Amino acid sequence: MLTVYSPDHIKHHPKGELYAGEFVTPFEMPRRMDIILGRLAETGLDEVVAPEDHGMAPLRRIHENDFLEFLETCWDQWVAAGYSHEVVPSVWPARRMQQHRRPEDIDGKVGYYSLAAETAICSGTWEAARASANVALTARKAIAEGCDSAFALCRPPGHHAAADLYGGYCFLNNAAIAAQAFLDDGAQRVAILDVDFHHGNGTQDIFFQRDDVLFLSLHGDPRQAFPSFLGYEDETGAGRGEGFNGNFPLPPGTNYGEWGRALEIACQRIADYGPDAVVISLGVDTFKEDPISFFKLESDDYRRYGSLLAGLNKPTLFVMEGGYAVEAIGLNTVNVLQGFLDR
Ligand code: OKP
Ligand code: ZN
Repeated sequence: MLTVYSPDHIKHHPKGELYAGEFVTPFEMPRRMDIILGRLAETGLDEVVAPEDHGMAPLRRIHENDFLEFLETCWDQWVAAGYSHEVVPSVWPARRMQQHRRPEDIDGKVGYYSLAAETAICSGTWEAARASANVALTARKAIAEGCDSAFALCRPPGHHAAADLYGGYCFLNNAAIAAQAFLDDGAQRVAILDVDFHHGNGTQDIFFQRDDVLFLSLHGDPRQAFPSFLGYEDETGAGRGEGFNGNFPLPPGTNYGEWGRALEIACQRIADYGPDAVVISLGVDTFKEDPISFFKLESDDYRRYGSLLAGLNKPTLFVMEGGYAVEAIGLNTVNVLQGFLDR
């Protein structure tokens, strides 16, 4: 399986993440990529290529222009305001405030465009986010040109990013951008299956009213886990999108037995939908040792579900999302790909 990867991810290297009331070294760290690349090499899955630049047009298909401009200029505006540390939001349009006012100062703008405070922006964040989207688009194109599957080794991740929101370590929604590119290239229907521990709120929101993308997500119940305010079972889509969104919130301690049953239901729904391509938002923070999550998957389970995904028998694009048990992230991620290739 072809892997697409860009070393430009390193340009996003915030020093701090607001966690439990203090700034800690971010869980979403550059080293995650080194461990995955190492495991790809060890297993002979070492066909790794750099992305092509796909320009701004495919990003504009998913994200608002003003949001893209904000991401591009945020750091400079922050510095121009006299700030020298990383960009961290501190104010939001909460209930009964004016949701649609556009503040002019950078603190107001950061609050307007963010959904959480853990994700700091540094000088190279925009370049890294763009490279990450190009990774997804290049892997997508490899499938359009005849590959059965491809692995977009994206960093930063994307599934929490909405049309005009960043947060949860995400800036551009790589999976959504790739799914839209499949459609713009002639596909009639695309399914996105999000197996990251966290609900893919951004992807859901982007496609909620559409029937040309089926979005399914298995995740920690939002009653108990980030992103806390979306990912409930009753979110089934709206308008012509009614019935084309499916959430599988699962409780603390969920192991492969329970998780795998939800996955089988999701796979059946995808088979019934009959998509031209499948995009997997691949997070391995479902692992039992993940430091910020509460599922109990073991390393062998990743191989098992990789083969299950192969059973769909569709062109499949894997897009990297989360996974923070860094020493195990290579084994677990590549196990999915190996299980997929072994059938
Ligand atoms: C990004 B991805 C837990 C705080 C959670 C943010 C998690 C972002 C996950 N107490 N902080 O979906 O892996
Ligand atoms: Zn996650």
